[in-house]
Amino acid sequence: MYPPSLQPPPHRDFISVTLSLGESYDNSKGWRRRSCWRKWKQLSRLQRNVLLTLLAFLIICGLLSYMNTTHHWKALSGRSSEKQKARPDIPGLKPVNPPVLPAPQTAGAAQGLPEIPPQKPRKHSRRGPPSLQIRAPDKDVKDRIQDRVEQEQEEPGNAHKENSQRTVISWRGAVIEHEQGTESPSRRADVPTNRPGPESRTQKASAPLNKRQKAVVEAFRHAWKGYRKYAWGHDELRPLSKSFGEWFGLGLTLVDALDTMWILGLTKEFEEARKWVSQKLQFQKDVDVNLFESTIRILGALLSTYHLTGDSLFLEKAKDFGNRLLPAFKTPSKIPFSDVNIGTGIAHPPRWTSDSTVAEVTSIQLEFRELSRLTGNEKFQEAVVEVTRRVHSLSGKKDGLVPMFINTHSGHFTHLGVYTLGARADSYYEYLLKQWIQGGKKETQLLEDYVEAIEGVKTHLLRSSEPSKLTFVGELAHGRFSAKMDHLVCFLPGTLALGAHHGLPAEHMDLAKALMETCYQMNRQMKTGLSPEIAHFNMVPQEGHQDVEVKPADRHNLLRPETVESLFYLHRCTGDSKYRDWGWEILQSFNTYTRVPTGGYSSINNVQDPQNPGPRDKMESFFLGETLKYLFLLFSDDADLLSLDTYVFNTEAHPLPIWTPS
Ligand code: DMJ
Repeated sequence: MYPPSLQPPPHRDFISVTLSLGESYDNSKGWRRRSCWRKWKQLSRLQRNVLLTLLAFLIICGLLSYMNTTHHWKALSGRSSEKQKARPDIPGLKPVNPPVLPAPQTAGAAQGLPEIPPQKPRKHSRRGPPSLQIRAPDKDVKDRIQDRVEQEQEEPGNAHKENSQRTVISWRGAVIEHEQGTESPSRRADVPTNRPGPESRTQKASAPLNKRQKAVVEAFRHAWKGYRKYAWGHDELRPLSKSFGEWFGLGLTLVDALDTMWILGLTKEFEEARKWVSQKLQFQKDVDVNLFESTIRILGALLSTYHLTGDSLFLEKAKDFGNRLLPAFKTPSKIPFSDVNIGTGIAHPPRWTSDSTVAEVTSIQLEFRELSRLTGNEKFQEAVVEVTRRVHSLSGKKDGLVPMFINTHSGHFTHLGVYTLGARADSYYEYLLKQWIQGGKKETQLLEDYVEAIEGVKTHLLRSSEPSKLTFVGELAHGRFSAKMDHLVCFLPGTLALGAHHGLPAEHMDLAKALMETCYQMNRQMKTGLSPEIAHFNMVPQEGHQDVEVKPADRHNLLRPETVESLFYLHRCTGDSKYRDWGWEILQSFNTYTRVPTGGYSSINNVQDPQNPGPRDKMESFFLGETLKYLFLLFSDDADLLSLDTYVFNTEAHPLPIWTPS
């Protein structure tokens, strides 16, 4: 036996590489080839096979890894070019095809729109006004975080995919089919035109958002969350039943909110809505629309969004829509019918009368005039100027105050003797002043009618309440004064302030301030801090009575904008911060009593019952189109953001440019 260390090793095949250190170094190719061959020959067959197998294995591995790397690079370069398209805002990531649509305002945007910091995920717990929800705060925070996650994950309108076949009856009785989404997505190839427009781009950049503006943005997002999820592409959100209501079947809320999203800097939301307008909004449908409502909300929104963005998509839609409204003016008197079918071109008055409402036929002028200016086609302007001309020369006014109805056959006022600054007459007065401003203050007849009407208000409709001596605007019916004031009348302080800003007498501003205080009190004296639809003023000093009283039928609040609209003008024109504080209170009341936790805001039944305000399950489009926009502008530190010297807001808060001499 050998000692273990000396025993010969068991026979094993192995590969050895021997370096022949003894041989002189010759680096010639021939020597190396010979030497390798000799070594190869010295190997056993098994060793050679192992080596060959190993070599083959290495080659296969090499090939596989090469193919994999090539694929990975292709995928990577594909993704990065997609990224480039999607993020044109990242420096260094130059898009292959630069987007046609100028992005909504972002920090330092060259367009000169307000400088707003890029959208960051919200810090949900701190930013919004405290304790704004009826529900418990901790749940609120969870909801908001959930909102965000859901919003980022879901396609708009998912909640209603299962209902998409249902037929919806509009409240005006028109049957509207859901859109089936058959239209193929159109390519986004619209190039901003060089027509008169995009004036806002010349504005200087504005200050970053302050805390109150951020609260408005948060409120908008919450409202939009509900609309996006439960009512996408439909007219109005029904936030409690998590469904929607149709009126015209034209995505009214989405369209009405377009320029608000732009102004608030909500890039992502705007882009998604723009895509819907581009791919889904089409007007060739058999549906009756109200001429006034669709003009101020849809035509007005399309025109202002065109001006803000420079995106010709909106002008094309405005043109199409404007053309479809024109048949309404084909009446014996040229005073338009209230309704027109945009598919068939058949216009008609309401079923019960051949009258139209005076405010309705006299508050479409800003939009139609602007459409003519943009298209170079006079027909739109001619139609509405004719209405203004006729109304101007009609008898039946009382010191510039107009009745509420006008007949489409005779062209005369009807129901004479009733005068109000509220429903059915309100925006007649507003548009006298605003047309004068829009046209560069040249059309003196408009100004004269406006000034005369304000004198008429002072003479016939102005009174003072008890005990606080609030100045209010009542109504006159056949010589009898009624101390009743619609919340709608609260547009008036703003309009008066706007007139004073444009050079009308200082007493207009005095009246504006007095009425503003009244409108604020109409909110403040309610237990929810929100105004009723109609207020009655106490004119007799009586113990235990306050200035503002509300009748059971008038206790509702529809999320209307008029008070905050006027606060915006009053703050712009005076710089007095109390108007902002009042607006802030109102926003908090909206958040406390009208906000629906799952998304959206709702009209309420009773502004006097904070325990049970009675949500009505409806979010009007003007809450997004007007109310939140005016609040945002009220809180803005930049007085040049949509300057009153550059823009005039239509009666739905859509800014249109003041014409300057070319
Ligand atoms: C809006 O559609 C407009 O402001 C209109 O002039 C009056 N009614 C609503 C808001 O209250």
